Amino acid sequence: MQVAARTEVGHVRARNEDALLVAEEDGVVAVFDGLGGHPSGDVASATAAQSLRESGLTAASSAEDLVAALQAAHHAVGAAADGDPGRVGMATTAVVATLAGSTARVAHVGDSRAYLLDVDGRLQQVTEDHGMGGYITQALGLDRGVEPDLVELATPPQSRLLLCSDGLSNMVDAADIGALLGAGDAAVACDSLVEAALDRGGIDNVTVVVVAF
Ligand SMILES: [Mn+2]
Repeated sequence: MQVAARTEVGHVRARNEDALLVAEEDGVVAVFDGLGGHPSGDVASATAAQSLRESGLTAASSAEDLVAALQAAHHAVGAAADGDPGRVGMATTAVVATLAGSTARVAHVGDSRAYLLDVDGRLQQVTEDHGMGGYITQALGLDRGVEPDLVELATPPQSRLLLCSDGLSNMVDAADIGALLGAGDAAVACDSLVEAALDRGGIDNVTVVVVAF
Protein backbone atom coordinates (compact mmCIF):
# COMPACT_ATOMS: atom_id res chain seq x y z
CA MET A 1 0.00 0.00 0.00
CA GLN A 2 1.25 3.47 -0.95
CA VAL A 3 -0.16 6.68 0.53
CA ALA A 4 0.41 10.22 -0.76
CA ALA A 5 -1.13 13.43 0.54
CA ARG A 6 -0.94 17.13 -0.18
CA THR A 7 -2.81 20.27 0.79
CA GLU A 8 -2.54 23.70 -0.86
CA VAL A 9 -4.06 27.09 -0.06
CA GLY A 10 -4.87 27.70 -3.75
CA HIS A 11 -4.76 30.99 -5.66
CA VAL A 12 -7.55 32.97 -3.99
CA ARG A 13 -7.98 32.18 -0.30
CA ALA A 14 -5.83 33.93 2.28
CA ARG A 15 -5.56 30.88 4.56
CA ASN A 16 -5.66 27.14 4.21
CA GLU A 17 -8.60 25.97 6.32
CA ASP A 18 -8.30 22.36 5.15
CA ALA A 19 -6.41 19.79 7.20
CA LEU A 20 -5.32 16.25 6.58
CA LEU A 21 -4.34 13.24 8.65
CA VAL A 22 -2.09 10.47 7.40
CA ALA A 23 -1.37 7.83 10.06
CA GLU A 24 -0.05 5.18 7.72
CA GLU A 25 1.19 2.89 10.51
CA ASP A 26 -2.35 2.86 11.97
CA GLY A 27 -4.04 2.53 8.58
CA VAL A 28 -5.99 5.76 9.03
CA VAL A 29 -6.25 8.70 6.61
CA ALA A 30 -8.58 11.70 6.66
CA VAL A 31 -9.39 15.06 5.09
CA PHE A 32 -11.09 17.99 6.82
CA ASP A 33 -12.39 21.29 5.39
CA GLY A 34 -13.12 24.10 7.84
CA LEU A 35 -16.39 25.73 6.85
CA GLY A 36 -16.14 29.01 4.96
CA GLY A 37 -18.33 31.80 6.21
CA HIS A 38 -17.77 30.57 9.74
CA PRO A 39 -15.02 31.92 11.99
CA SER A 40 -11.87 29.91 12.68
CA GLY A 41 -12.38 27.23 10.06
CA ASP A 42 -8.67 26.47 10.25
CA VAL A 43 -8.92 25.87 14.00
CA ALA A 44 -11.92 23.60 13.50
CA SER A 45 -10.23 21.41 10.90
CA ALA A 46 -6.95 21.21 12.87
CA THR A 47 -8.82 20.37 16.08
CA ALA A 48 -10.73 17.57 14.37
CA ALA A 49 -7.53 16.17 12.81
CA GLN A 50 -5.78 16.15 16.19
CA SER A 51 -8.77 14.51 17.88
CA LEU A 52 -8.79 11.74 15.25
CA ARG A 53 -5.04 11.29 15.60
CA GLU A 54 -5.39 10.84 19.38
CA SER A 55 -8.52 8.68 19.19
CA GLY A 56 -6.74 5.35 19.08
CA LEU A 57 -8.47 4.56 15.81
CA THR A 58 -6.66 1.93 13.70
CA ALA A 59 -7.33 -0.31 10.73
CA ALA A 60 -8.47 -2.96 13.24
CA SER A 61 -11.12 -0.70 14.78
CA SER A 62 -14.78 -1.58 14.40
CA ALA A 63 -17.29 0.43 12.40
CA GLU A 64 -18.75 1.59 15.72
CA ASP A 65 -15.31 2.80 16.83
CA LEU A 66 -14.92 4.76 13.61
CA VAL A 67 -18.25 6.54 14.09
CA ALA A 68 -17.43 7.10 17.77
CA ALA A 69 -14.11 8.70 16.80
CA LEU A 70 -15.98 11.15 14.55
CA GLN A 71 -18.44 11.90 17.34
CA ALA A 72 -15.49 12.55 19.68
CA ALA A 73 -13.97 14.90 17.09
CA HIS A 74 -17.34 16.66 16.85
CA HIS A 75 -17.29 17.25 20.62
CA ALA A 76 -13.63 18.31 20.51
CA VAL A 77 -14.43 21.03 17.96
CA GLY A 78 -17.36 22.16 20.10
CA ALA A 79 -15.20 22.24 23.23
CA ALA A 80 -12.48 24.22 21.44
CA ALA A 81 -15.09 26.84 20.50
CA ASP A 82 -16.67 27.01 23.94
CA GLY A 83 -16.47 30.47 25.49
CA ASP A 84 -14.37 31.94 22.67
CA PRO A 85 -16.31 34.58 20.68
CA GLY A 86 -13.86 34.22 17.78
CA ARG A 87 -14.66 30.54 17.47
CA VAL A 88 -18.42 30.34 18.04
CA GLY A 89 -20.01 28.34 15.24
CA MET A 90 -16.76 26.96 13.89
CA ALA A 91 -17.15 23.62 12.15
CA THR A 92 -15.46 21.30 9.70
CA THR A 93 -16.27 18.55 7.27
CA ALA A 94 -14.56 15.20 7.72
CA VAL A 95 -13.95 12.15 5.56
CA VAL A 96 -12.04 9.38 7.30
CA ALA A 97 -10.91 5.99 6.02
CA THR A 98 -9.56 2.98 7.91
CA LEU A 99 -7.50 0.71 5.67
CA ALA A 100 -7.47 -2.99 6.56
CA GLY A 101 -5.83 -4.98 3.79
CA SER A 102 -8.38 -5.61 1.07
CA THR A 103 -11.21 -3.73 2.77
CA ALA A 104 -11.62 -0.13 3.82
CA ARG A 105 -14.24 1.70 5.82
CA VAL A 106 -15.11 5.30 5.03
CA ALA A 107 -17.10 7.60 7.30
CA HIS A 108 -17.92 11.21 6.54
CA VAL A 109 -19.89 14.33 7.34
CA GLY A 110 -20.20 17.30 4.99
CA ASP A 111 -19.05 17.59 1.38
CA SER A 112 -15.50 16.29 1.51
CA ARG A 113 -15.54 13.16 -0.60
CA ALA A 114 -14.16 9.69 -1.10
CA TYR A 115 -13.82 8.08 -4.53
CA LEU A 116 -12.81 4.52 -5.36
CA LEU A 117 -11.04 3.66 -8.60
CA ASP A 118 -11.63 -0.05 -9.14
CA VAL A 119 -9.23 -2.49 -10.79
CA ASP A 120 -10.96 -1.90 -14.15
CA GLY A 121 -10.34 1.84 -13.89
CA ARG A 122 -13.95 2.75 -13.09
CA LEU A 123 -14.41 5.69 -10.72
CA GLN A 124 -17.12 5.47 -8.09
CA GLN A 125 -18.05 8.30 -5.73
CA VAL A 126 -18.26 6.58 -2.37
CA THR A 127 -19.72 9.41 -0.30
CA GLU A 128 -22.90 11.40 -0.74
CA ASP A 129 -22.49 15.09 0.11
CA HIS A 130 -24.36 16.41 3.13
CA GLY A 131 -25.58 19.64 1.59
CA MET A 132 -25.22 21.30 -1.78
CA GLY A 133 -24.37 24.65 -3.31
CA GLY A 134 -22.10 25.53 -0.44
CA TYR A 135 -24.73 24.95 2.23
CA ILE A 136 -23.50 22.16 4.50
CA THR A 137 -26.10 20.26 6.52
CA GLN A 138 -23.66 18.22 8.61
CA ALA A 139 -20.28 19.22 9.97
CA LEU A 140 -18.22 18.49 13.07
CA GLY A 141 -18.93 21.25 15.60
CA LEU A 142 -22.39 22.28 14.41
CA ASP A 143 -24.89 22.53 17.27
CA ARG A 144 -27.39 20.15 15.73
CA GLY A 145 -24.99 17.21 16.07
CA VAL A 146 -23.76 14.76 13.47
CA GLU A 147 -24.78 11.39 12.08
CA PRO A 148 -21.82 10.20 10.00
CA ASP A 149 -22.46 8.01 6.97
CA LEU A 150 -20.43 4.81 6.86
CA VAL A 151 -19.56 2.54 3.95
CA GLU A 152 -17.39 -0.55 3.65
CA LEU A 153 -15.44 -1.05 0.44
CA ALA A 154 -13.51 -3.83 -1.22
CA THR A 155 -10.02 -2.50 -1.95
CA PRO A 156 -8.21 -5.26 -3.84
CA PRO A 157 -4.66 -4.84 -5.16
CA GLN A 158 -4.51 -2.23 -7.99
CA SER A 159 -7.55 -0.34 -6.72
CA ARG A 160 -7.15 3.22 -5.44
CA LEU A 161 -8.93 5.31 -2.85
CA LEU A 162 -9.10 9.11 -3.02
CA LEU A 163 -10.12 11.43 -0.20
CA CYS A 164 -10.49 15.10 -1.12
CA SER A 165 -11.92 18.45 -0.16
CA ASP A 166 -14.36 20.26 -2.45
CA GLY A 167 -11.46 22.38 -3.68
CA LEU A 168 -10.73 19.36 -5.90
CA SER A 169 -14.22 18.05 -6.68
CA ASN A 170 -15.59 21.52 -7.55
CA MET A 171 -12.69 22.27 -9.91
CA VAL A 172 -12.05 18.94 -11.66
CA ASP A 173 -14.77 16.80 -13.21
CA ALA A 174 -15.18 13.12 -12.41
CA ALA A 175 -13.76 11.88 -15.71
CA ASP A 176 -10.55 13.84 -15.16
CA ILE A 177 -10.38 12.77 -11.51
CA GLY A 178 -10.57 9.13 -12.61
CA ALA A 179 -7.87 9.52 -15.26
CA LEU A 180 -5.47 11.40 -12.99
CA LEU A 181 -6.08 9.10 -10.00
CA GLY A 182 -5.09 6.09 -12.10
CA ALA A 183 -1.93 7.47 -13.71
CA GLY A 184 1.52 6.92 -12.17
CA ASP A 185 2.19 5.94 -8.58
CA ALA A 186 0.31 7.37 -5.60
CA ALA A 187 2.60 10.40 -5.31
CA VAL A 188 2.28 11.24 -9.01
CA ALA A 189 -1.50 10.84 -8.91
CA CYS A 190 -1.76 13.03 -5.81
CA ASP A 191 0.33 15.81 -7.35
CA SER A 192 -1.53 15.61 -10.69
CA LEU A 193 -4.89 15.99 -8.96
CA VAL A 194 -3.77 18.97 -6.87
CA GLU A 195 -2.14 20.63 -9.89
CA ALA A 196 -5.31 20.13 -11.95
CA ALA A 197 -7.38 21.95 -9.31
CA LEU A 198 -4.83 24.78 -9.22
CA ASP A 199 -4.62 24.99 -13.04
CA ARG A 200 -8.40 25.30 -13.25
CA GLY A 201 -8.37 28.30 -10.94
CA GLY A 202 -7.61 27.04 -7.45
CA ILE A 203 -10.40 29.19 -6.03
CA ASP A 204 -10.57 27.12 -2.82
CA ASN A 205 -8.12 25.28 -0.61
CA VAL A 206 -7.41 21.87 -2.15
CA THR A 207 -6.55 18.73 -0.23
CA VAL A 208 -5.95 15.26 -1.65
CA VAL A 209 -5.07 11.89 -0.11
CA VAL A 210 -4.40 9.00 -2.51
CA VAL A 211 -4.12 5.40 -1.33
CA ALA A 212 -2.83 2.88 -3.89
CA PHE A 213 -3.54 -0.72 -2.82
MN1 LIG B 1 -13.49 23.80 0.58
